[in-house]
Amino acid sequence: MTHEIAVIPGDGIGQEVTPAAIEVLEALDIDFEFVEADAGDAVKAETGEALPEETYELAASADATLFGAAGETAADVILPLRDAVGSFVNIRPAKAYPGIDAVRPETDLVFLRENTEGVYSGHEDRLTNDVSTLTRVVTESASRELAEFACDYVDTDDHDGFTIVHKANVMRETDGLFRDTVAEVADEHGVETDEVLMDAFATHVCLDPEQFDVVVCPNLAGDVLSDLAAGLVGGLGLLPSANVGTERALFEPVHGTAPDIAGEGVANPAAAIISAAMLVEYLGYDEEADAINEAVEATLEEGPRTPDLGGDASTEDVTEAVIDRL
Ligand code: GGG
Repeated sequence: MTHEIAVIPGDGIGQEVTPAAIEVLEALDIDFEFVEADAGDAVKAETGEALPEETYELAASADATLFGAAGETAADVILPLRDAVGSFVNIRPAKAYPGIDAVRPETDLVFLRENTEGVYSGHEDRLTNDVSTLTRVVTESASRELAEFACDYVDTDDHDGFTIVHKANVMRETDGLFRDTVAEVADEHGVETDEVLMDAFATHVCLDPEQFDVVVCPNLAGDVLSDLAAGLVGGLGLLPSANVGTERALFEPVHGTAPDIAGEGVANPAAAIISAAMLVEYLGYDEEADAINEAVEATLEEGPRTPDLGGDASTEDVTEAVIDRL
């Protein structure tokens, strides 16, 4: 069976780490057909459009999508692409790897981020020179869909329950609805939950990350807090993600375009390669996914490592080392 994979490198280091992930996928005994498409700042500068219609259609029809990074055009690229695959949850694991100099080596958690609404719904207006506004949308249906997924996730993956992170003491209507709905669904499923205000979570996760395991949160909170967790485990070069829908999914490293190092060939490909492992697992190849994850872990522990992790290896050196260990 051939799996059609849409490949959208995007901008900056997306152009370097996405080909690295493809090299790893090509080393597996799985029949992939990779179809590359443009999106992002560069294509916008050329054509006036950050997300060409054919790129959207490709993501909407491919078996899975591998995305790199978006810069200034993130709102015009990654949000519609998540819509193209019907994604309602962004899974963002954040764990420390052996051998990596992490601030909190005991960190091992996963964010289940609401992926369609909140402040990322796109309802933003400039009313006057002095005033701009943003409408924060939270629906019971999207909160319920995320919560159903979270209940299945903790059940399948053998977790004790999950933590609901929100700011319902201030955003009473929106996060109140989010918290109440997620807690109610968990209750219906007999899944244990606790809850933490998102600002308190930011402190607690830095001081004692071990108290958290699965974290269910609104869109912006998931975006920000997962980057914070990246800081605890050794940097953004290590965090993968999966945007999952009912029929399709899109996989991308959590990091952005990293303009400070783009074009130098030294970007850490680990996050993109682990995202590719999540793609392989999503398609049902558990053993191959495990093999990629083990090869990445061994490479992170023994080297070579890119400069963000204190090494002097290139993106290609690390990619080859992962492939050699497969
Ligand atoms: N590969 C992830 C990426 O491009 N991140 C840039 C960004 O701003 N993302 C916003 C989001 O994840 O919602």
